[in-house]
Amino acid sequence: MTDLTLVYLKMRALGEAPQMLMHHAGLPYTYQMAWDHFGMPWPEAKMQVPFRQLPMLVVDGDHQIAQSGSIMRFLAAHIGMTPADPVKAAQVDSIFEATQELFAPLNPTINFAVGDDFQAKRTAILEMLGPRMGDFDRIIEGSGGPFLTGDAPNYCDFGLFHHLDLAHALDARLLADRPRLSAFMGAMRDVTGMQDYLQARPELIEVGVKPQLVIGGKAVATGMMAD
Ligand SMILES: N[C@@H](CCC(=O)N[C@@H](CS)C(=O)NCC(=O)O)C(=O)O
Repeated sequence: MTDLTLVYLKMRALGEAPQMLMHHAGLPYTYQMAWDHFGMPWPEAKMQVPFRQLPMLVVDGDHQIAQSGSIMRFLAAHIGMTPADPVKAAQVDSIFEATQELFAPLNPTINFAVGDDFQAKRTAILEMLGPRMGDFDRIIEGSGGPFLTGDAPNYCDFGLFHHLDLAHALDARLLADRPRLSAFMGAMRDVTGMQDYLQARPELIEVGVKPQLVIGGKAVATGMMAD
């Protein structure tokens, strides 16, 4: 059994898809905030991480995997999800990479922006999301759905689910006119392990006003420092 520890910060962002995938695959893992993992504040620990940013997956205690995309590809390979055909593998990965492009400015805005800054970013992000959602809609149509590559989820689906789920904090009716993407979200929620994760993860509250995560019953500010 491989020992897996995901190290991240107080935010709902690049740590989501790896956790969804691990829950889906039934892979036990430990989630640690950076300051708990390193035993020091994050700014002091940064140099111990390959690219000074998180998430990082620690495998069997001493192998550090940085970069969220690399973490997802490792997990997919580890659970036998990566297609054996290199062309199919590259196609799945290209879709995953396109989902990764949704990270900024969407994730930082939802986790951190407030007031007028939040409102301005909200407008810009929703405009940007329109054509991007159109791309994923067409991909699902081409695959026959309900997932991006057909009738079973691959790691790219967990990436898309996370970003679209997060974007609902900008507009609860985000997918009202997109039945295929709505069906995709529903199908993802029904995937093995997803409900367990979605119900257990910290709730993100007061987006755009005073973003906080509810961890262990306590609302704490999103961020990179311990409380
Ligand atoms: N390309 C990286 C980006 C990672 C990244 O932007 N991490 C942010 C949090 S989402 C971070 O570590 N921020 C803290 C810092 O830079 O000190 C990845 O995909 O993992």
